[in-house]
Amino acid sequence: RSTSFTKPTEEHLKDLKAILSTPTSLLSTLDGSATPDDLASYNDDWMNKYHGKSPIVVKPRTTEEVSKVMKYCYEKGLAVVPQGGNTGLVGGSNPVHDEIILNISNLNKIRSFDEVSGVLVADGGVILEAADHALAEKGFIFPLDLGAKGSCHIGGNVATNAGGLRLLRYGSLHGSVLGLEVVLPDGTIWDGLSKLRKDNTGFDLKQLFIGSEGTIGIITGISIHCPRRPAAMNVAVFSLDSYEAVQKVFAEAKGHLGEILSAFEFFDKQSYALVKKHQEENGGERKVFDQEGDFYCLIETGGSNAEHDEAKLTGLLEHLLGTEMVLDGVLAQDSTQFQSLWSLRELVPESAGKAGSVYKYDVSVPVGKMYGLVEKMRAKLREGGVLEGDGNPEGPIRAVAGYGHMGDGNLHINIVANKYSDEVEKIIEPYVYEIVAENDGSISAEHGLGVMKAPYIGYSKNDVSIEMMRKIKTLFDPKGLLNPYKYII
Ligand code: FAD
Ligand code: 2HG
Ligand code: ZN
Repeated sequence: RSTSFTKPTEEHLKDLKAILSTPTSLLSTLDGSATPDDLASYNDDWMNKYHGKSPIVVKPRTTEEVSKVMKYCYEKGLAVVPQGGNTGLVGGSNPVHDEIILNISNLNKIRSFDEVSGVLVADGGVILEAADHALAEKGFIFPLDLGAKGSCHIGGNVATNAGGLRLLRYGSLHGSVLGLEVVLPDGTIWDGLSKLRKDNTGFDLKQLFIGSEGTIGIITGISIHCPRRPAAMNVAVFSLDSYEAVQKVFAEAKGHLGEILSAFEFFDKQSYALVKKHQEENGGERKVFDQEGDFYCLIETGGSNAEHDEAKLTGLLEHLLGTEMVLDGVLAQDSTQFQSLWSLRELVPESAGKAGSVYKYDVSVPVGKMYGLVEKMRAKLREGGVLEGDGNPEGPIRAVAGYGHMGDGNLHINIVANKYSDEVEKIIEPYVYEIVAENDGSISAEHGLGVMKAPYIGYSKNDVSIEMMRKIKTLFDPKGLLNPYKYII
């Protein structure tokens, strides 16, 4: 624990209570109004890998309240962790020690939506799925989708620059976010909520906050360009016998589907086995493929004409089966099947979590090299004596699953262990980062650095880049109070 930060006390709690409009906006173990168990869902992360010890959770209801809380903490030297839906996977949203948790879930209003421009303005604490539902009613779609949509916040999405399942179609948040409202570490409110598509008047400041992981400001409002919701969406899943075949199908899908291709995801048989086991345990098992494979890919289309799109997707399916590029393929026939085919891919993280303690690696490398990394990782774990064959339910490593956003060159490696241990971690890290760097890749494609990858940033960024980042951090947060011990250390 850095001694430069003030230790939170009951005195601070009293002051914070006076700042907030309602007593329910504050939870604390310091005055006995909450137990450590009450605070566990804020102190612990989604994977149950990172555990903070904060005695205070503050949940302001307005941007002004966020500002007052930040001003107070800044003056007192209290460290603060901004928290959204707490679904982050790199330990960024939880305290490392006793930092105050500033959770923004009470800032959850849609502020405005313009049906002509498609510009949505909303509080940072709006849940992603809620934003998308509101847009669906107007015939629009949020230009980001991910498995944690039911819990993550749009502010958290912007703070992590989340990529997700349809980046292939809608691009990164660096392109779709038009403006932000941010509370800076000293409490200053920056109103940068522009609704303009074009604005070349100086530095594009909002870009600094997209992907800043709560280190330079609290995102309280977002203005984002949302496209029309495709009138027709469809999905097909294929089983294949090799990673080479997955790459060929990716090339064919782009050629056949062109502008209607909206997602191309892949997962290996180990990922599929985890999902099947999880579904079986929950009574939802059913046979999907006549012929299973070593690999699977999911192709989604979204277009404006259902018949035209279906003809294209059926044409692709027939071509792939006819040329034996795939072993088997299933095309969704209705919205229930659409969801259940998507769940084969979306459920991989949750299913891995049910199977054990998961070491997660989220990397970018050229598409052709993606699966080679999974194989290298398995070899390394076997060499280290912790992986038997493809995994042993009774051994230290139960499974090594490779999957991800093929269309974006983004691989996820999930190593399912019987428990988190230094022995296993030392075998994996920094080896995994070394093999990514050898391939000129990124050690974090979309999840960010958090506490997990902060020490390893040098594998993907050179010294000059890191120095520039440090200067930016110091400019906004000279006392280093916002989300300490993370990102750049
Ligand atoms: P949190 O987890 O609360 O916080 C994440 C980081 O952002 C922290 O550093 C926090 O301090 C900061 N932060 C949060 N809110 C704010 C704010 N308002 N202002 C400033 N800083 C803030 N990620 C992907 O990129 N693609 C995926 O496909 C994807 N799928 C996922 C599937 C599952 C099942 C799960 C559990 C996670 C997945 N994630 C994915 C990771 C995670 O959901 C995203 O990183 C998400 O954007 C985090 O949003 P959140 O609101 O939960 O943020
Ligand atoms: C996904 O693509 C998410 O499903 C989560 O980014 C990946 O859990 C993971 O490793
Ligand atoms: Zn992902």
